[in-house]
Amino acid sequence: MRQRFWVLSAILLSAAGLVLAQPTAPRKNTAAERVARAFLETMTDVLKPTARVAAEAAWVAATDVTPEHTGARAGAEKVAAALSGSRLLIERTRAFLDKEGDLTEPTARQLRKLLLGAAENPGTIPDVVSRRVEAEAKQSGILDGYTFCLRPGRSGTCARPASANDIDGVLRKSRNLPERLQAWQASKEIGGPLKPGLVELQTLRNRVAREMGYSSFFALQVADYGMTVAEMMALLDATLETTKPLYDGLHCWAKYTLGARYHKPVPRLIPAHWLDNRWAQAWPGLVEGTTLDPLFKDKTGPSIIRSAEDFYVSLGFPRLPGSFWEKSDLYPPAKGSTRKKNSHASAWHIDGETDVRSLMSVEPNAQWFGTAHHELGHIYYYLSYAVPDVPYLLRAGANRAFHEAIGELAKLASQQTPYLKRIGLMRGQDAPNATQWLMESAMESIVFLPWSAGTMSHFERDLYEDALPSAEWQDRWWQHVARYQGVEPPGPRPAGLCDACTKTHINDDAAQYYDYALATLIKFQLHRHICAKILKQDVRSCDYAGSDAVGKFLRGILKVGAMRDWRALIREATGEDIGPGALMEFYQPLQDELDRRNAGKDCSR
Ligand code: X8Z
Ligand code: ZN
Repeated sequence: MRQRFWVLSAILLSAAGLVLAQPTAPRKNTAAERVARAFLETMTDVLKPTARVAAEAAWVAATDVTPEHTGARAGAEKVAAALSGSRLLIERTRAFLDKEGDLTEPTARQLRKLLLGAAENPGTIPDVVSRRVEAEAKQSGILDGYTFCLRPGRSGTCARPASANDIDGVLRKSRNLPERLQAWQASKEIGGPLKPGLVELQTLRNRVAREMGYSSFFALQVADYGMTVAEMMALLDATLETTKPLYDGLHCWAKYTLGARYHKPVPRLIPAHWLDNRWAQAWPGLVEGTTLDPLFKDKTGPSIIRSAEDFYVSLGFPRLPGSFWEKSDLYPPAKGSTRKKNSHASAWHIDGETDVRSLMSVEPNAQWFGTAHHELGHIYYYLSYAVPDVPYLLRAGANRAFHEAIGELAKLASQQTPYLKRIGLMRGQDAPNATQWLMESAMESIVFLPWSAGTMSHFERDLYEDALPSAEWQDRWWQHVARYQGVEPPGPRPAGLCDACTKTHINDDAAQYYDYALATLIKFQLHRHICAKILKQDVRSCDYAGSDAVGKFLRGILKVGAMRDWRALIREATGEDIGPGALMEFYQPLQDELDRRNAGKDCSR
């Protein structure tokens, strides 16, 4: 997702199918309320166009990387930063919030969002803000303009340049360990050029956050959930504790399977280059009979995205606006093109209205099929709350995790066998059996938690809260990877590199990765409600397509944006607080299966 200076976040209405009760707030017509509203209107009129210009400049910089575009992005973002963090805005917003009791909830919520946005760019330290904006733009320029190299040539040249898709392709397909090792190592080289920028950003981000009283940049990002760092870490750690037995079972089965695949002794920790994902964040390709890649052999990039759009349309969402297709950048640059673009999928809300775009490099395979469903989740969220009922400042997810959860939910739904058969992608004989399917699904969702709630969140906590010195980054990163994921590097890691820096979010969505861990929990909570309560189907074989009721339920959540408290919203939508219960129930049959598969094996790590 991509939303920066204007912090957007939400009102509530009730949706048919989902009764999101409006809290019975008294209508306040105090003088304070009237003045605050006038202030918010003025601020919105100022911030909205500057945020749009900044988003447009950032879009150009990410889709056509040149020093000029990076400079233009920094320039536009400085203007937006100066306004969103101006001293006057901070002083007046604080003064209104000191008398919060005189205000209605929507007004107070907008003011709180405004203040959180200002905390990213406090006008009291303009030079630091300006340096931060510059450093952010420069870091993205390095990341987005980078070309991987699969085979070095003579005197510093590259004999085999590669895209991220190329690296992923080798890791997905090759059974040759030296070749895999080369691709994995090539994927880590980018950490060298990115390291100095992260050193600078670590300091600048913390200085910005501390100016407004947050203990660190991590604390500032967590504050968007109304939580402290300790509360967030406790929620993440409790999730890891609950899911650990399943993860340990998958880990043990995976390392035996991989040892056999590569004719190697079974290791204690899994060598990172044995796995298909560059960060071991998901382990596809291991469970027999589950790969969906052959289903996409005759498909095209556009048909993948259309298929994802069709999923949402079948639930009653509108077709994507024409401007989405005209303005998005959805495929890898044409062969021979010298244009460089960001290689990680994202969804953009350029103007807070209907200018929505996605940046992807879609190729016809299962990974991009899933990612297209994910990105359109953001896009339909943007479109759903871009309505007059939702003030501009509350046009955001109920929280950031909700924003991630919607597309993840669509992805989960799109992977269900009945759905794949319905859309003609899978024929009867291609379908994995129920156990294989569940194993493969766990290789995505369960495996993802030690990475997201463990490695990434703990590393970024250490980076900002403890101001971890850069000399310790490599060691700390791999300590977390070993502890949480049970994975090890193929050999000693060069001290001059920064393996953490190779993950895009460390650079350009800093201190937010727990969003995805929480989204995983929310995804299964919403899925259970949809399958069990609305569709009355088995959660593991459940077809949403064509259901108006499911569409209404989802739109009930999306169209309120950030107007409701997220804890109240999830309780009203699913009847429960956030937690791993639904996820554990979904994978419950796997525990016995894993115990059976791992019987007699040494699973220690
Ligand atoms: O970054 C993403 C999305 C864009 S918001 C493609 N995801 C995380 C990742 O790739 O690391 C989706 C799930 C995890
Ligand atoms: Zn996302």
